[in-house]
Amino acid sequence: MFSYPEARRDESCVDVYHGVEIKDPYRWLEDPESEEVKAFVNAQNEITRPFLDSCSVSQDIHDRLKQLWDYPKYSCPERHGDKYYFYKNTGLQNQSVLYVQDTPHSEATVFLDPNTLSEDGSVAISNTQFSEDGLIFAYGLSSSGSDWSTIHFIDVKTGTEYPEVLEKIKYSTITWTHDNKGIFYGTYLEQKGVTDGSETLGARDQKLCYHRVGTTQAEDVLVVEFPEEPLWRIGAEVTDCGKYLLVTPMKDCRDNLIYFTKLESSEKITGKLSLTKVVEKFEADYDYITNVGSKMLFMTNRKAPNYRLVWINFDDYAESNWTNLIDEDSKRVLDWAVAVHTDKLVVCYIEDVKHILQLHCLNTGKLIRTFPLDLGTIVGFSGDIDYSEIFYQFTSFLTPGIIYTLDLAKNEEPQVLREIKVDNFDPSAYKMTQVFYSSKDGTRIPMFIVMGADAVLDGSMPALLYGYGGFNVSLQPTFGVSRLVFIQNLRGVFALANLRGGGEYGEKWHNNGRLFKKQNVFDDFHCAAEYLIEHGYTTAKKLTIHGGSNGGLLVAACINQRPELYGAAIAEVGVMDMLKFHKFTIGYAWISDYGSSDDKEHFKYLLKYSPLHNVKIPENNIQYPATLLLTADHDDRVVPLHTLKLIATLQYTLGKLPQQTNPLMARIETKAGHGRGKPTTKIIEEKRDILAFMVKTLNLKFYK
Ligand code: X99
Repeated sequence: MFSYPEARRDESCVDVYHGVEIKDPYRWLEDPESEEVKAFVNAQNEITRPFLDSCSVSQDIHDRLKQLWDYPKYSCPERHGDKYYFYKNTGLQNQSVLYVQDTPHSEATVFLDPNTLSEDGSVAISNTQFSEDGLIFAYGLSSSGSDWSTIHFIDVKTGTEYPEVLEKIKYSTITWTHDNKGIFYGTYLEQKGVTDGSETLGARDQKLCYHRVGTTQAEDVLVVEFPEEPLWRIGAEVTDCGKYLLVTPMKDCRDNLIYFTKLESSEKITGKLSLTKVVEKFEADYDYITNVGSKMLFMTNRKAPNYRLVWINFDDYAESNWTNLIDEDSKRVLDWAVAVHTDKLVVCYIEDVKHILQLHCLNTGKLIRTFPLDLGTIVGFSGDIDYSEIFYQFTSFLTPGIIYTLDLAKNEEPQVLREIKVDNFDPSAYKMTQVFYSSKDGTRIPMFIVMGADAVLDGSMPALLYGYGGFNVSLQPTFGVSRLVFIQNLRGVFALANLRGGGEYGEKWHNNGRLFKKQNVFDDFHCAAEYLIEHGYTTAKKLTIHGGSNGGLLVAACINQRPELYGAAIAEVGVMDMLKFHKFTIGYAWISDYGSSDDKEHFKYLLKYSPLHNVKIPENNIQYPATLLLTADHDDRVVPLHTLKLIATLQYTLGKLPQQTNPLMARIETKAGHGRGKPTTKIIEEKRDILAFMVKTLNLKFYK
């Protein structure tokens, strides 16, 4: 039994939803600036930290993680102007460094090293865009993992910074006019109050602005705004020909509109642009691929849940006149497409959660060739309509990364540009399989399983089951050091379940795990656990479930529903208060997956699974799994209050029960956010703590 911090309960805090009273006793935890909240956070860390540190093999885990992590990581080179650029991390550097070279094989020099921008690696490069001629580099910087960023410019030839810094950037694309004079970007210039990522207030009224390089932000031209639609985020993209600006507003986390304007010389951008509306309803996703004159190629799931490529002629854009370049495939999901080498398309599909990479003709859509690929994932691609050279990076559970290159102008096979090697890693010591199990309603769910080559299915292994299940996001095989340490040094089995709600089988798969079908996601996860137990991989007591963000919600909902099925639970940066998530930062955008408590039917459904509202004392003396909730003080995607309110509720409801011997703890990181841009030092410490928590609570042994 643990002695948890006493957290004040305000029983007078009650909300009424559609006539139903719902207590909200920890509402005070919603104010990150209050001293009481800071004290609560400290008090939580003060029990969690010593608990984790007291794990006798914490140092061994840390050492092993660092040892395995310390290998050079590369991205695909990208050509801009007459130079090539790539990111490299020598191994343990907090942030990857951007390098420049003359050819993909020549010597590279540092172009931009974000590690020099802060002592602790808390400043990260976010989105970047070179000008068309490759002579100016526009790049975003974000601090402490926040979604907020600033935009900066570098003169490529001299390496010098332009003086201006663009502020209050969030949910922004960057796109250059083709005269290389400036960029369109999205900003919340009028946002008041704290904007460092520690706030909970949502940004409203994004504006699309045009910035001319070498001038101040005050001189920027407001080109698009939607004052009637404060929640819209305004995507923008200058077409490959440079003659159109596409404006693609988005409201939720699915579906966007297509507006456009013709661009003339950038000098003429002096005020609001008049937009032609091609798609006016939020009914589908549209992703611009390329264009031939006024004929625009989009990837869309409009009337095609597995996506298709469609020509929309902007001179005649009625939907009845759209024509398919590549039809929807009933068996595979079109994941992305990039136009290359004048008249070709590289097209990537997902088939049973594995990538397939193909080359097609841009004029006819016909398949030209398939690139040979092992079972795994394309995690990087670079290529351009103006160039014949392409690069792609393959990874899988047991393949750290292979970068291939190919010149499409030559009749050649892909060549290995670089194979990422990891010292002290022997892939033959592991084996990987993909199984398909039956969910509660009989749906066939894919799951990858990775374990030691000599593993025996006698129920003795600890298991780590990971899932996400939402937002059309597909979880595919990737190389991960910490799961390999779990498999090798804790003799565990790692499982990745491809739950409904994701995009693994297209929009239908997504739809079957959102709104009134969200329970399917949890059922899929419960059934994955049961599969692992029934087939001798593990036992409930040795099974840990793990997820982040929407997957943190998944983990927390699952321990409420089936506390006996899991030995431990790790929920990172989760959405835990399903009645109020839409009120904080960008939460409103998730209504497309979750619905909203403002609607009576959604309210009733959300109340049934909301982690915060379903913590109950289990029957039959059952206890909750050992639970570790993680969050960070600058997470402005999923604000920390979700985790804080849930941990207070778990500790209050269960913490004093004699049968609850498993700990219920929270780890609250500082100077960090939702995950993107996190320095390597912090990532490794976090992975160490997660593994140490499992070792301590499940009594695992560390094998050197
Ligand atoms: C988002 O909330 C995406 C937020 N977001 C934008 C950006 O809308 O980060 C955007 C526009 C332009 C540039 C950058 C951004 N997402 C992404 C969801 C899941 C996602 C998310 O983070 F759809 F994949 N969630 C957290 C959902 C619940 C928990």
